[in-house]
Amino acid sequence: MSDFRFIPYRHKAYSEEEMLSRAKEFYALLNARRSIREFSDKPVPAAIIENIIMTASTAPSGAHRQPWTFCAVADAALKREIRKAAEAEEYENYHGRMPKEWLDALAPFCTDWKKPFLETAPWLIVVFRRIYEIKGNTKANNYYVNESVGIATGMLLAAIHYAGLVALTHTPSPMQFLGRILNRSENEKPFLLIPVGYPADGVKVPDLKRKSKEEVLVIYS
Ligand code: IYR
Repeated sequence: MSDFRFIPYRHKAYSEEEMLSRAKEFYALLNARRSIREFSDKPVPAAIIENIIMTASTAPSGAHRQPWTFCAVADAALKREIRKAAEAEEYENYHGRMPKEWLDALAPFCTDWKKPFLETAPWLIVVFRRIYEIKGNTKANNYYVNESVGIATGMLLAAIHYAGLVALTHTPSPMQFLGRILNRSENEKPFLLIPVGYPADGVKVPDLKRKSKEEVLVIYS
């Protein structure tokens, strides 16, 4: 007999018709999500951000280690510091560090080194990967950290959209400055910087098409 306790799983069952309609509804909901680069400065209550982050933290993870920390930053001075550091790195990226092929790939998005959204958005969620845990003076390994944090961040983006907010998955590079500015410990490595809030009035997004079913789905039945 195992010493480990198992509890009943409460499965919520639906008819096949209900499942199809729920699957379509959720697809339509998430298909309407877009990355947004211009934000309103309208504040968002902390309780909404807390619930979104706790949704992300329900993600499956290697050995259930939940190897993530979500820092939610609304403080104006910290946001300014993060913007300054991100822009210093991005300036270098756009002026020589990114090869021409990369710059050409980015052209449709009209991005540049300037990142005003890092101050305008009411919240910056900084996602950290916890590559190990510190238990006393020993290190405990975490497992499948990239996969776990990637899944949690996907759920975070879905929760942001479901709540009625917008976000950008921003990847300033390199981004060690985030650990320094937010005073994180050395087992925490920055993963993504996600401004969250309302879109700026009249915001426009690139006219992108998503890949078709034929391009992304292969059924073996
Ligand atoms: N991190 C840079 C460049 C950038 C890279 C990719 I790939 C994007 O999809 C978008 C931007 C920036 O944020 O401008």
